[in-house]
Amino acid sequence: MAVSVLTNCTAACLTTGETPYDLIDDAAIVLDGKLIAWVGPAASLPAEYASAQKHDQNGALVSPALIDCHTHIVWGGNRAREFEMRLNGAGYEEIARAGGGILSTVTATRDASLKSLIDNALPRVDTLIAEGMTTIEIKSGYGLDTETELKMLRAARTIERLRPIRVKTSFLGAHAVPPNIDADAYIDNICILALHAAHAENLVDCVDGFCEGIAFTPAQIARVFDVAKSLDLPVKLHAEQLSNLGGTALAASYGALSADHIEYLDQAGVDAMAASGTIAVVLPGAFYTLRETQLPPFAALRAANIPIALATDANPGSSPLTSLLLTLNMACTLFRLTPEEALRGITQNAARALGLSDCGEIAAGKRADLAVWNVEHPAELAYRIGFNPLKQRIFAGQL
Ligand code: DI6
Ligand code: FE
Repeated sequence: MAVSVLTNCTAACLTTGETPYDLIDDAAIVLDGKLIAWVGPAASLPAEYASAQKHDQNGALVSPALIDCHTHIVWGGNRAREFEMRLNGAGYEEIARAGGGILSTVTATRDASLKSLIDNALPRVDTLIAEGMTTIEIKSGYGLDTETELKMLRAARTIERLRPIRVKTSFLGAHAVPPNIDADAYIDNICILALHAAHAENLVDCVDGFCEGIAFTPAQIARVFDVAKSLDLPVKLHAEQLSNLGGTALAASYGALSADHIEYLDQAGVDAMAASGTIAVVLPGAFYTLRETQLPPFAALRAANIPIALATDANPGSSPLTSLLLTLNMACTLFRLTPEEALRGITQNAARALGLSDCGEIAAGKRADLAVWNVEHPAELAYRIGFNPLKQRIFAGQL
């Protein structure tokens, strides 16, 4: 593939963090096939690229393409009614215990064909693509039986073939306890068998769980993680979202890639994450939708130098959100992250949360997954609400 050079742009490289956004004014970015070959001030462009084809960006801002590192974007049915019930006074946990919530999506997802799951997910995925997303994590977890967990993961793999994006799958069999079975029996007799079956079909990139009063205990999650370990699969966990059960420390003890939500995380959990190199994934869409007031412990996370990633948590219940730009804004307004922290959270740190070292930054050798924006300064991406300044998305060097 030919070498080409993006010129007349500002590059927000989001690499070392030595300067704000690792910003380069009047930058040149050299693309060689799927990779970035060089980035720096245009005035220092190496002579070997002098005759390469130039693409004038008219002063636009170029950032790494966006990464949504936590989504449940494949689901059946619709939960608008539940949204309405909550506004009429019912609580999220109350609805869940009454068989609504996650379980109503389980019923609808079991009833849906593979094709309808894909057809319904694609418009949501396309909304993210239209904002510069090139990599998305997609979880199972609305099947809670082998057949439907596999169907969801096959949908996720198919979406990767239908769109110019990268999909990383997470097996989330331990998401909720299905009706008419106790949690221990579900873990041992269904969930773990489903994980083996999904892994045998190469459908699993990572193993996730929901450690919560309305879901599974740390001991139950540990049994799933033991299987993940035996299959050489990385783990991550929905932990301390509604209460503190010590899920984060458990996940960290398995070297988890990330601990997600973490509103109720305590210092012991922060210390465990720091020791294991686990990334914090915070989800302002769920915080907002559930009108949560307990903030993740940002001061402690920063003090421990734990990288913070952000994601949509796109799901039909607690976060019907398919905008990473709105996620940026929410993270700044609700979580008081700086616009730079927020942007690193959906690029550099989101890549880390997925265990990917080849994307999320503009640097030589990384994938040429880039987003070109009609803005002057990167803070504008987080500042505006309901506005999409994407000019161009570049996926694997494809201009
Ligand atoms: N935490 C969440 O926020 C989602 N799953 C989870 O474990 C909620 C999923 C849903 O309500 O459908
Ligand atoms: Fe989630």
